[in-house]
Parts: sequence; structure tokens; C-alpha cells
Amino acid sequence: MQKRALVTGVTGQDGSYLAEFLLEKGYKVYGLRRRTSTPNYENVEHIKDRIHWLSGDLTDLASLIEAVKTSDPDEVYNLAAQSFVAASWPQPLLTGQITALSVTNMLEAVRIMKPTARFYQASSSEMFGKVVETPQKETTPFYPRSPYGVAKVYGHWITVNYRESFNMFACSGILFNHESPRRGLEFVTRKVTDAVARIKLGIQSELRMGNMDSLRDWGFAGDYIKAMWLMLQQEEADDYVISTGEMHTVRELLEVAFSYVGLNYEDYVVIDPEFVRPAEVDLLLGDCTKAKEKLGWTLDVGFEQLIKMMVDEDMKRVKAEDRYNQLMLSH
Ligand code: NDP
Ligand code: GDR
Repeated sequence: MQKRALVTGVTGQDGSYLAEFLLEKGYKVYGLRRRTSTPNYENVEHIKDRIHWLSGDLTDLASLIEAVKTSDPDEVYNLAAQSFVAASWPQPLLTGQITALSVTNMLEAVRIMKPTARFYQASSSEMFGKVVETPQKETTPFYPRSPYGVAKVYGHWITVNYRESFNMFACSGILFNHESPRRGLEFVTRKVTDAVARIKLGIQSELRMGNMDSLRDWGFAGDYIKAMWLMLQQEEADDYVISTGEMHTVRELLEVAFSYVGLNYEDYVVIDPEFVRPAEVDLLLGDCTKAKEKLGWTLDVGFEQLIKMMVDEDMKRVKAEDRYNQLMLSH
């Protein structure tokens, strides 16, 4: 029988890779999408007609109950969130509503309509925040440093709680930063690779940055979504750290991206306090031994390869946009 999956956040970076992956595996994929006044299908344009679209918002329980009822899923991947850490200070309540409380909405919809469905919660290394041990693993205590991190801690524990209270197959994937050419433009990797393309093509002259010393464990989103799926194929529900086990500073990210196109980042980067956060997560480094051993999860793309892939894609896109703009101006 064809398996059915319900994916929230399907228009985002991870949702788009996961939907592709599940379609490839022969799943019937239902994508929950919130209504927007202009369409927002950029990441899923190529598979848009193969996804069964459901309208709903994570903050609206009725719409989630309806979505679970219609999709009758074997697997639910709860990826939707206000996911930008920096936005969680100016919008702490909204972040709490979507990224924390709405996980309970999704769990309730599943518990009421299809309690046997397997559930994946998109938890985050931001929960480790001001880290109390390095590297961080499943047993490392949490110390979140932003309203986003605090919200994710709630999402994590409510997922564990539904597993323990209602015997639901609910897993929490504690994923470290993962990036791709589909990453939102405000996240640091994509902000840098987009700027590198624009600077190289003479469209932008400087890049304004925040803390260049923070260390992150950056992997490729296309590798990480496989771990989500693997978690739901196990005999028992559990929680797993997913990471590369390697960390780099924001400065190294700049060096790799700029030097790839023959530029020196120091000639273009300006520190701007606007991008410095009220509280920083200085260092994240994951130990994913459990995922490797129990899930057999492996990753294919390393840090430099990832950044170069993103620069290549941004060069192509920015060139095409520039050509289009020139054409429009000449008419
Ligand atoms: P994105 O920001 O790219 O995608 C977020 C998705 O959530 C979008 O599809 C967005 O819709 C949707 N969404 C936001 N609010 C609502 C809402 N109220 N109702 C319904 N849908 C909503 O995130 P990523 O793909 O990068 O991340 C996926 C998940 O994994 C998130 O929960 C994130 O917090 C978590 N995570 C991500 C990591 C990473 O490094 N990428 C690491 C660890 C955890 P729209 O397109 O309309 O905005
Ligand atoms: P993060 O990702 O907060 O780790 O959360 P982000 O790319 O936004 O920041 C990474 C680090 O870079 C520093 N930084 C800057 N960041 C941005 N966005 N813009 C800048 O100009 C800039 N300058 C320096 C930040 O201070 C930070 O230290 C991501 C999100 O995907 C979360 O949803 C996810 O849970 C975590 O990763 C794991």
C-alpha cells in the first residue's frame, strides 16, 4: 500500500527536500501550507503538482485536525516554525505561539484523528544554547539563549511527553545547522553566498555582518532530511542528534565563500551592530554517534563543498536576475 505523509513547513528549505525525497520513495505527500496573499512556492515549484496541498496554519487547531483527517497519514513531519533566531527577540510571543505551543496543536490533531501515525518534531541545536558540554549529544542539558531556543525546548519536551503519556510514536530530531541553495536569504550562510555573487557581479559593494566569531556545525539540508525519515522507520520512537561533528567560525565561512570567486572578504565586510544578537550562542558542535549507530545515517556533503555549491547556485540565479533586469531596462 502506498504510504502517506503529511509535511508541515513544506514550502521551507527542509520541507522541500523532504517532499522530494518522500515522492522519490513513492509516498503520497500532503503539504500543509498557510495562506499567503502572494504565492510562495519557490522551493517546491518543480514538485508543486505532485504534492497534495492542504490549507492550514500551525496556530489553528481546527485546520490541523482537518489536515490530518484528509491526509490520513502514516507519517507526520512537523517542520513548520518561526525559524529565524534573530526574529525571535522582536517577535517573542509569535515565536512562542508558532514554534512552541503549536507543536501541541499538531500533536493533538494527530492524537485525536490518527494516534497511530508516526510523528517527527523538528527540534534544534539552539536548545543547547550556552553549552554546558562539548560536543553536545542527546543527554546534554539544554540552556537556550533566545526566545526561539526556549520555544524549541518546549516543542521537544511536549513531543517526549506525548510519547510517554499516550504511547505515540513521536520522535524529536535535534538537528544542528543545515544549509542549502534553498536556505532563506537572512540566514548567515545564504546571506554570505548571495552577497558574494552580487559583489562578484558588481551589483553590491559591501556586506554588513554581526558576530564573526561564532562557531557552528554546518551540514547540508539534503543529507539531514534523510535522518528525519530514518527516525520514523525504527521499531521504537527516540530522539537523535544530527550533525557533522565539525565546526567553523562565521569568519571561515566568509573566507571560503569569497576566496572561491577570487575575492578577499576583508575588502567588503563591515561589522554592523544591527546584526549582533542580544544573547549569542557562541559554539555548537554535535556528536551524532547515536544516529550513525542506530539509524545508519551518513552524510555526503562537507562544509567547503556545501558553501561552494551555494555560491555556484547564487551566481547562476543572480546572473539570470541581472540579465532580466537589463532586458527590462532596455525596453
Ligand atoms: P524555514 O524557515 O525554511 O521553513 C519554515 C516553514 O514553516 C515554512 O514553510 C513556513 O511557511 C512554515 N510556517 C511558518 N509559520 C507557519 C505557520 N504558522 N503555519 C504553517 N506553516 C508555517 O525552516 P527550515 O526548513 O530551515 O527548518 C525546518 C524546521 O527545522 C523548523 O522548525 C526549524 O526551526 C527547524 N530547524 C532547522 C534547522 C536548520 O538549520 N535549517 C536546524 C534545526 C531545526 P512560509 O513559507 O509560508 O513562511
Ligand atoms: P542560527 O543561524 O541562529 O544558528 O539558527 P543563522 O545563520 O541565523 O546564524 C548563525 C550565526 O551567524 C551569526 N551571524 C549572523 N547571522 C545572520 N543571520 N546574519 C548576520 O549578518 C550574521 N552575522 C553573524 C549569528 O549571530 C549566529 O551566531 C539556525 C536556524 O536555522 C534555526 O532555525 C536552527 O534551529 C538553528 O540554525 C540550528
